[in-house]
Amino acid sequence: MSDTPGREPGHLEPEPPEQGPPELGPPGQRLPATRPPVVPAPVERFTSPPAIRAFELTPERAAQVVRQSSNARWVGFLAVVVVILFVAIYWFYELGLPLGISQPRLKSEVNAQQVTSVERGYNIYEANCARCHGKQGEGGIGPTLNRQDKLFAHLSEDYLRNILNVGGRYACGDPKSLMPVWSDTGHPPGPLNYRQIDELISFIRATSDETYIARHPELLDPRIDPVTGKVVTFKGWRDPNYKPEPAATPYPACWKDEFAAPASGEPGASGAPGGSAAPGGSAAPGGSAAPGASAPPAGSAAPVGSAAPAGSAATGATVTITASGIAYTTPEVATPAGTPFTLSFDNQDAGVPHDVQLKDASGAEIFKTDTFPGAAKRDYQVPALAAGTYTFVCTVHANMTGTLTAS
Ligand code: HEC
Ligand SMILES: [Cu+2]
Repeated sequence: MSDTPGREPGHLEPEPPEQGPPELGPPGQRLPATRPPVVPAPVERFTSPPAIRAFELTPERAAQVVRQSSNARWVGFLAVVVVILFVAIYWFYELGLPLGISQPRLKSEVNAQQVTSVERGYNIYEANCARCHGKQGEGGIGPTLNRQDKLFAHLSEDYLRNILNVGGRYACGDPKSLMPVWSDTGHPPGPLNYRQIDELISFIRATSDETYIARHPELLDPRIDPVTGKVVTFKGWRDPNYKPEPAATPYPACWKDEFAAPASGEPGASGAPGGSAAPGGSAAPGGSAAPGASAPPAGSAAPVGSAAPAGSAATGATVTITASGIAYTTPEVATPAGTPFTLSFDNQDAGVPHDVQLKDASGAEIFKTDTFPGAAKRDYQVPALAAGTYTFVCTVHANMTGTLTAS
């Protein structure tokens, strides 16, 4: 207690009578040691010159202070102006200039991303899908993709995502569908990852009011047309302003129904009834055999005014066209010119609709069979053809073509 440091030695409380051992020495010598008296350092060593110590303002000094503080105000003012300008410029950069002079940054960013994803999707489509669905989505082995009535609702984002994930059987439940699984999350996994699937969907649903640039698949620099030297561009398929006819039925969930419906709804509307093997002319109603004749399809086989009596139809040539594996296995057929003949269309693709549309050199339709799914065989009476070469196509599969020569 008496040894508390910091106490002035002079103010020591009166010590109780010494009881400790005598070796401790006299009380004045115990810790803390008494400090030597403070000797102030010589003042002169630390003082500044008297001119500085004089603190009354000289006129020069006062003017300097005024100048400095005005400078400081300017600096402050300019700093505030810079900050305000920065905020204002950033504000408009981020949110867009007023009056629509420029778009908000986020929006243009999203647009740019959309554009690149469509442009990437274009390459993915070209590499994977065009061989079956056509370069423009016009269809081939696979159904058409670029039609407005399909793009309007049927080919929705969800539908596309599902079919790419599940494979072609998602469309109509056909387990033997020719279209494989595309997504790498499918079973079995396909070749495309989720980003490529997204880009593909962006491309298929891209609108036709925007022009996109075809880019190199890896380098992403614009492709240049070697002939014109211009950048290759393309447009989306979907017309954003398309509205279906008010009375139109929505596109069927299974694309094959588009072709199946008329055939099953009104059998024999355009061709041989029933589609069962119609032997020669006896079963063919005059209506289809001789379109020129306005006579009612009498039960008897002889159409009024037709050059070919029933007998000759029966004896006329039979042209067999076979479809198998989404192709005509009889791409070149021949028939005598000038006589009606029997077209026997054999669709061997189970569950896949095909038809035969006969066209003349100008591309005008001369005759068309029903569109019906296989496996089935139907016979049709075709009126006499002038000598020449005719093409026939399948309206479902643009890649199915053949030629019919009449001679
Ligand atoms: C081997 C040929 C083939 C390839 C390649 C192919 N498809 Fe298909 N696709 C088909 C066939 C066949 C169908 C019909 C499926 C069915 O009903 O069985 C189909 C159906 C579709 C459908 C449904 C169409 C509808 O009207 O409902 C979409 C969408 C589609 N394919 C997109 C694609 C995309 C995208 C790619 C490229 C990644 C692709 N296909 C590649 C053959 C193919
Ligand atoms: Cu076909």
